[in-house]
Amino acid sequence: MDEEILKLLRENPSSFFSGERISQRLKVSRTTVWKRVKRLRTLGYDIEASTRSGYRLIQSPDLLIPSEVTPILKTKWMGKTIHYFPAIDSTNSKAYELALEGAREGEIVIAESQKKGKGRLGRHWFSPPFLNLYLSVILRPKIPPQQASLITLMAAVATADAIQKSSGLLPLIKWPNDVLLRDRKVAGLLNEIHSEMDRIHFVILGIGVNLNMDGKLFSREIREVATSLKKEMGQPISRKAFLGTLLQELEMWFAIFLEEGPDTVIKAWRDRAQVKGRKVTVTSFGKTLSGIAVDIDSDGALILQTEDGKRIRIVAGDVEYRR
Ligand code: BTX
Repeated sequence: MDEEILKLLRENPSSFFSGERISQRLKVSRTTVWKRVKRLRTLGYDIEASTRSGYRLIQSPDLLIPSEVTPILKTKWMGKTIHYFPAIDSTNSKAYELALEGAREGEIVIAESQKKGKGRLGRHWFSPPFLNLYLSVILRPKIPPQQASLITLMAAVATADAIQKSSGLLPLIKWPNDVLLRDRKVAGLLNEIHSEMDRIHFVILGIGVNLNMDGKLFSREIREVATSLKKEMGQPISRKAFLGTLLQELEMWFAIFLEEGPDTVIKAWRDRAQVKGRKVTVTSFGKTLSGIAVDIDSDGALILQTEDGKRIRIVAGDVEYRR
């Protein structure tokens, strides 16, 4: 009902909407309308109330609720259904559950905070409330499971482009899934797939972007390795506008991937990653290897030239840059 009230107030942004008319339109009592308005105020909505004229919306907070996000979305199909949660364990876990129950491609899960935000390999993604973006997108691409890691590369390119468009800053991608500003992690991606041998049922594209988190809010664990757009730009960013830009980029890059094949995505990834020739240490399945990153191959694997001259193909792991 909150969303219905906001929708009515937005219809005529500069004038009052009487409590009587709202209660008639929503088929509830005037007392219920007043209680809901008070609740919306606690969420940060600035709503003027006058006994004679009714209610007027002065300003909306930067929440990611569907009634705030939907009007600004310019996508054709992505994000048309939004599952919104003020707090949740993990948007990826919820999206996975919804996809198993038959949710369609393009449905998204957004939360204002996560209690058990998931990173890769059982790691934790720090997800404080109302500051950042925690997004999961359900995709159902008709591609073989071996190509699933290309979806991660595609999403990293889209996220980097959304960051660049929204901030004017130039992010770099670190294989396979980090997006960095000045060598610090500003976004992370966790894709989870549900498939059989030769067919993907769905992919959950999990994206966390640090938007308005202040330096002092970073947990001790990530203070040295993480950053946010606010920290880098010196000013806050509209979270809903960022979400709109990110969904547009994801929709566009996903279409490019499906229509043109992986080459265009890999080229875009290479341009934004500048991994070629960098000295790296790679941890993969408990082993640590040092060498020079040669490139990524057509399946998105990292090719490493080790110090003894061998070329090794790495499909999963963590990379650290060395000087
Ligand atoms: P990752 O395993 O590459 O990164 C996790 C590591 O990054 C942590 O061990 C920590 O060192 C650091 N870290 C934790 N939180 C943050 C943060 N907020 N900013 C920067 N660094 C951090 C990356 O995993 C994948 C993260 C995906 C998160 C999204 S949020 C929406 C979706 N739902 C969900 O549960 N996960 C994804």
